[in-house]
Amino acid sequence: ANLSAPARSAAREDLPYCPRKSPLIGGPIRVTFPSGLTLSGVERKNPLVTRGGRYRPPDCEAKHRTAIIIPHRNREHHLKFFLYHVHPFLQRQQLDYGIYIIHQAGNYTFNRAKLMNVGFREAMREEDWDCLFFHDVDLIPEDDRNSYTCETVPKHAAIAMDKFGYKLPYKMYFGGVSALTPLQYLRMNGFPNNYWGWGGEDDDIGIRVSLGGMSISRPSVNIGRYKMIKHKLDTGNERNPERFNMLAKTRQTWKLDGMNSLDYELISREYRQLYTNITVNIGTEE
Ligand code: UDH
Ligand code: NGS
Repeated sequence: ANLSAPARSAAREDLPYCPRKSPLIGGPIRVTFPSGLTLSGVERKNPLVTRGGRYRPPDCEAKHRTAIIIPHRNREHHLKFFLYHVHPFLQRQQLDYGIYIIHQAGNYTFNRAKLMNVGFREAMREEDWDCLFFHDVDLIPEDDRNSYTCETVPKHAAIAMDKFGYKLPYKMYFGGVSALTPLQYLRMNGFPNNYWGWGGEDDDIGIRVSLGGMSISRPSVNIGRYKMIKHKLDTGNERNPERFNMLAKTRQTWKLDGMNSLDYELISREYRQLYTNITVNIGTEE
């Protein structure tokens, strides 16, 4: 019963479009991590979220369709807090949205950017999303005005994280949370598939944006604020010693490696109540 794609409810044609600015959004959000929180508790707080982690505003036709893509392994504890905060946050923005968890199977070294490519392909297979948010599971937005919609150029949203003193750590930083339209994503051939382990893949993505002939947009620093759930470097995601050499070659590699060379094995697709869980075998390094 859990295997078929969520059905789109029809008979919504008469609904007016949602207003340009949602009346439901406020300003700064107080981010807390309640002890004893459970996934069923989060479900109860989000009764309008439908199977697969989908939502559409009940009383108006959303102007934007946003998919949230989250690379994941062994972070169930963070995921619970993420869903607790982000579902209501996205609903206040009156978005038509879906949350996809891209789960790397096995114990081989983690590969964040390749999981994002998988998420792009699997999400677009299901729905004509007009914007994709590539999102770390441990980052919680702290301001309602941080709009989860796309711009005319790729957007870097996580510009003010608490761990960096609420400012960019360096000018070219592109990590944490970014947002691209399908066209923008394909124009840069997606993300690299060959960064195994921690570091550098986000810098590579930033370089690909400019090699694709695009600039980067950012929210203002008082709005693009995020709280990071504190943690240590995971086992299985050790620092990638090759990252500096690889970054020096992005100009030569970006057209050869990316969406056009993506290869993986889909293991399962489960429509859980609060998210779609996509488990993949993304292989190992060559
Ligand atoms: N992720 C997982 N499982 C892992 C590793 C990463 O789910 O085992 C995902 C998760 O969505 C996470 C994202 O990949 O938010 C980014 O990985 P990360 O949180 O490890 O990276 P970040 O740079 O934190 O945010 C690293 C903390 C220690 C840095 C030490 C080096 N300075
Ligand atoms: C840079 C890394 C990025 C990383 C950023 C922040 O040095 O991948 O630090 O790291 N680039 C390279 O290693 C080439 S953090 O402080 O979050 O651990 O995102």
